[in-house]
Amino acid sequence: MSSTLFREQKRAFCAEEVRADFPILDTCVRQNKPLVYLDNAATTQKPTAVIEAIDDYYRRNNANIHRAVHHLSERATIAYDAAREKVRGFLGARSATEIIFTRGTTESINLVASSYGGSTLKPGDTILVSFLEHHSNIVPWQLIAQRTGASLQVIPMDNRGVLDMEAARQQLASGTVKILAITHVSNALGTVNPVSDLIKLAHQHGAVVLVDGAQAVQHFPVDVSELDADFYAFSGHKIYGPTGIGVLYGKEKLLESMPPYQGGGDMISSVTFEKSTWNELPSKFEAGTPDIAGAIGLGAALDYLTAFDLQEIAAHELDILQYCIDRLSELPAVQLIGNAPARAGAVSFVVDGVHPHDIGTFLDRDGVAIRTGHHCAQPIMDFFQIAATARASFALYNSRSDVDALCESLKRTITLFS
Ligand code: 7TS
Repeated sequence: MSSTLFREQKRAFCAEEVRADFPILDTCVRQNKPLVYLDNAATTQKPTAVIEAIDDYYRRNNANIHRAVHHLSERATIAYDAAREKVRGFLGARSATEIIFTRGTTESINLVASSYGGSTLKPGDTILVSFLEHHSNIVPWQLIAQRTGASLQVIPMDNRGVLDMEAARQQLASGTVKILAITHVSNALGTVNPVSDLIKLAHQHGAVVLVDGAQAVQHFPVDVSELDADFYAFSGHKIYGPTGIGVLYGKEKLLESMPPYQGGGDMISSVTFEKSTWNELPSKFEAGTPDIAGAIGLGAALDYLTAFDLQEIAAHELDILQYCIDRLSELPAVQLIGNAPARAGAVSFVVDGVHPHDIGTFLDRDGVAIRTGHHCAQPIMDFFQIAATARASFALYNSRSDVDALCESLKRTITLFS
């Protein structure tokens, strides 16, 4: 029988309809201006389904997990474990033991740098990152390089914001690279990196690969098994879930070989003053009471998102991104920063004679929320010899009319400063 018969019925995607799922989008800001939210790379808004899942957890199920035999603890534990299984399915991981809940991408990367890097790196080894990294995929590696004597190398990029794959090939071929830590999508420029090719290359030369998926998983389907990523990190709050919860996927073999990152309750099998032994995965990496409500909220966010065909969302967001690029390109004072052929989620720009901070402030008066600054990606700013950009970033509930509002407000701002 055809497998399509059993395919889940997906919810038809309609951006205007979807807006109604996010109560905050009805908010008016400043002098009663309808909110135009284009700061989704910083954090996304939350659908009612997520808000209710958290509310329901605290109203009806709140207890600590993995600790007691009482009814509520059992319910909380079941809900927490179910959230982990949802993440497993979402990422295409083979086993739920490969899914570690963390506080976010930053903590996931620090965990791998400290535990895997700390236990394997030695002087002469190289950690390879790219020019397109967020600070949280640079600084943890600098810290561990200092501790272990390893050194940090950077894959260069061109002025479109595209990585130099030939340079990456040569860097990996040197044989000293033990870890490649690479962002899937640049938060500052929106460049989508060819992570699948980089993973294959890295593996050919014996390097382990961590992919920072903070700006990827909310925009297009990601399958860690297909990618053959060794580690994959993302944050709940950038994918319609709550803050304070994130994910580290790691191949079981690697996670098994790694020492704990933090010590405390729940991560041990036995403790004496002489010696402690570790719990099984994933608990070995989840010391202390985790963000139970956060995990449940993230599970609800993934349920919400996967009710749609993710390809439809990707196509919708690409349409808005391209529309935004086209509209901004019509404004002579605007200079787009980055021009990669493969992009997702965000567009950065500067305006002749107007500081990005002023752009952000004046857009805000019109209710348009964007981010301005270095976007925790100072090397990218240095590359383009600018201090900051203005950045519009998109989510599934945005539409072309949000881009129109951005451009109208931007035109007024430019006129004001000219
Ligand atoms: N990696 C990338 C690519 C990111 O964009 C961010 C956050 C992080 C890691 C860190 O995520 P966290 O949830 O642990 O903080 N990026 C942004 C941004 O672009 N604007 O605000 C935060």
